Amino acid sequence: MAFVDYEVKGQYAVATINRPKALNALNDQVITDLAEMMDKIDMDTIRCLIITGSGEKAFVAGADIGQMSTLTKAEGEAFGKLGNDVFRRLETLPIPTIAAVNGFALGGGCELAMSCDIRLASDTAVFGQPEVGLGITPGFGGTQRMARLVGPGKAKELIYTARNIKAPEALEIGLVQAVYPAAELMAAAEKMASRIAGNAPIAVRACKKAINDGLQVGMDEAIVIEEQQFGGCFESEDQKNAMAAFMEKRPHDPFVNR
Ligand code: DAK
Repeated sequence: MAFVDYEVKGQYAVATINRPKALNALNDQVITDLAEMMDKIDMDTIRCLIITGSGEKAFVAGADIGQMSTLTKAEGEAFGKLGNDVFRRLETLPIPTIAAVNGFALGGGCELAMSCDIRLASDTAVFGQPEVGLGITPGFGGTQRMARLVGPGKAKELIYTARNIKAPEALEIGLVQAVYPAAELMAAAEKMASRIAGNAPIAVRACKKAINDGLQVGMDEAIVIEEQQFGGCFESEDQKNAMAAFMEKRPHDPFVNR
């Protein structure tokens, strides 16, 4: 992978978008590398994925404007589909994902962060969807995910005005879950990943699926989705181990993802 580094750190992994000269902007290759990175994840052993950007300035400063500037309508659609397919795959990855947003997260960068389950930001992070100022719409799910995360009114305000917001405002509107001094961001993300990895993977993944799938449907259907995910956890080694340990008033054995 030319532009994405993938590092396994015990039970979690860190993917770093590594194209710092262009502030990690997303060209075809970066997007293809993100797909290849997901192919590499061993779902038996990896329990959480962190995505971050290389360098001190940017998470991802957007889709590559140079590459997009000459696209035809058909090529624009194909580029949108490439990004959408990869971002949707990321959003529905079985394991939890954390975006560690270490600087600019604009356009496709903001959309990449929004495709993750949880967003942690440095105090230097800047979020925004500048597309209408470039004569286009957000094209990697921004109109849809922003509205779901911060509500339609705030999403429309940010997208129509193309206004960038800094980390404290992103926290205030619920776009990010926490803000850290830049030097502490990765440690905080890794601490969260370790904590998630310490819980029963089958149950954590079932929670992700229940939340994601349940948000797509009405409440009557959503609670059925939860019932199915809940039921699916029973008879796993981890469920039996943890409940037996509780009954016997002892710590449970480490979870084995079975
Ligand atoms: N694309 C390509 N290169 C970029 C880039 C980008 N998005 N952002 C930065 N760079 C490059 C700069 O050109 C510069 O390269 P050199 O001149 O050194 O060769 C280098 O990174 C450093 O950037 P600056 O010199 O500009 O650094 P500053 O600190 O002065 O400014 C900045 C940082 C983030 C404020 C600025 O670089 C900036 O405004 N960047 C563009 C941000 C932006 O507008 N991003 C959104 C892109 S639009 C769709 C599919 C996808 C999308 C939409 C539709 N469909 C198919 C429908 C997605 C759209 C977007 O993401």
